[in-house]
Amino acid sequence: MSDVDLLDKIPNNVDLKSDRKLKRALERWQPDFIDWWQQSGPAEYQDKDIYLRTAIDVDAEGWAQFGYTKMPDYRWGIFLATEVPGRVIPFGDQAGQPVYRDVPGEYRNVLRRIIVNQADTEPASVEQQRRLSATAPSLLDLRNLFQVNVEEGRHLWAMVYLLQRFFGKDGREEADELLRRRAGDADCPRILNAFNNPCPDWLSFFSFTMFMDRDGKFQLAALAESGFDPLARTCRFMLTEEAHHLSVGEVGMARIVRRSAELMAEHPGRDLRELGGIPLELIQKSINYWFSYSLDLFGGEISSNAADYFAAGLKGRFKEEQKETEHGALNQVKRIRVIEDGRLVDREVPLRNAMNECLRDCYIEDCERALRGWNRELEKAGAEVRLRLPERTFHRHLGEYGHAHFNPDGELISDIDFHRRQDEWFLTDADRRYLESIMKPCLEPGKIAGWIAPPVKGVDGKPFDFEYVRI
Ligand code: BYC
Ligand code: FE
Ligand code: FE
Repeated sequence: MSDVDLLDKIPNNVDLKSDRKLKRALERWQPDFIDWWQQSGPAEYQDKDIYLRTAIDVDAEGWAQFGYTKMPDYRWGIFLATEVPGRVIPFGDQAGQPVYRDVPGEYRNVLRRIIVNQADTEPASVEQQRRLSATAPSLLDLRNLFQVNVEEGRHLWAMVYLLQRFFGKDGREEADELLRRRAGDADCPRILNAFNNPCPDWLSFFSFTMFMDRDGKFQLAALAESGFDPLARTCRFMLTEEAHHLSVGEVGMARIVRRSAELMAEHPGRDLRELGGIPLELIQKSINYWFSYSLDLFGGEISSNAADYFAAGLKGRFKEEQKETEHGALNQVKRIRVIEDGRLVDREVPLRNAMNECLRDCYIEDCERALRGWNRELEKAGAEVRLRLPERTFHRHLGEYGHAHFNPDGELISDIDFHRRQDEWFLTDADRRYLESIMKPCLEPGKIAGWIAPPVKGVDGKPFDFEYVRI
């Protein structure tokens, strides 16, 4: 069953050749995907050789192969993690029963919706990042951008496989719709709010891969627990690729911080703008923006949808199967801060209805860990300032806090106050113009732009000055 077929038109380990109907449907979708990639994928370098990693297997060892490829020739494949024999539904009302190998009729709509939501983010991110190839700070960074992009493309393939394999005509229609919506399009936008935001510069790109891809990690991890086994296995393998995206973001931000800290130490008291560096205040503004938008992606704090997903065994908690907790999540509560009479108060909510918040807690903890690392860079360079995450109530667009305004310390403030202080908390037009002015492409092997430190390591054991893209 899990034998890998790399020679098929669509590389896969799902025995595609024995399901002629499915194979035909996917092969019909393939040219539309390539058209989408050409139109809405990276705006440049489509005809250049890029040193890319391609998934070719699902074993922990040797799952990927590195080599030069032109992006439109990338071998996007369908790979599911190996089936665990005897796996049971890990949580919810049917905990302990054998996992679903097919879609239970009563959960068809919700499952389709979860999968479509997940799928939609993958091409959206590629569209959002489309223009960044014009301003890459090094060849290695350019390559990393493309690596992330092609793998988001593969994640779309993974979800489209599930839709076409398990949801018949509806699934095929959804697969077509996924290539029709566009990030930021006024008439036909992407589904989740943050996937319509522009990502115009590399400070935003590293913030995006740090914060938004990290939402991806936690959502995929929750779906990797699913009692719908094909979804669990698909997400398990996607997480293998996701680790690199997260490290591009976390390390990218650390490299910007390191460079800024270096410049501050060499030129005490100077405005980094005069030196071509990125002032910490701009880094903080980018964190404020992308972190708060990423928090929205977990959904409402109190959610009956989330309770239904959990009850049905479709979407679990982070590392649910590994935890020794009670997997029913019944007769338990979680304290959620809500707004009542213009004040924040604690309310006890049945745990199942607070599943979005449980996942958001794990996410915030992971972000805090990364922030500690960036702050160590500042400390080492002798800087006094520190970066921080705003409180979870700040700058939210949905859920309990979406209808009010808060400052980064999490205190309720008036609408007028919030709008008055925009320039203090988010990048201004002038900030953006400045970022644009320093982000000139730097594409000679071994060279790095002045606003970011070089990476400590290259890719696949290659040195930093390797020709990662043959320009
Ligand atoms: N924007 O009960 P609620 C990734 C809707 S990132 C707009 O609060 P629920 C990646 C919701 O649909 C991971 N609408 O939340 C990263 C519902 O609509 P209806 C993506 C939103 O249902 C970087 C209503 O509001 N994967 O992979 O628990 C690069 C009330 O919903 C938003 C997933 O998200 C929003 N942010 O939904 C590349 C996993 N949030 O019923 C890739 C799949 C909620 O009123 N998705 N709504 O019409 C899910 O599991 C869930 O649908 C959500 C939360 C996490 C989105
Ligand atoms: Fe992805
Ligand atoms: Fe990703």
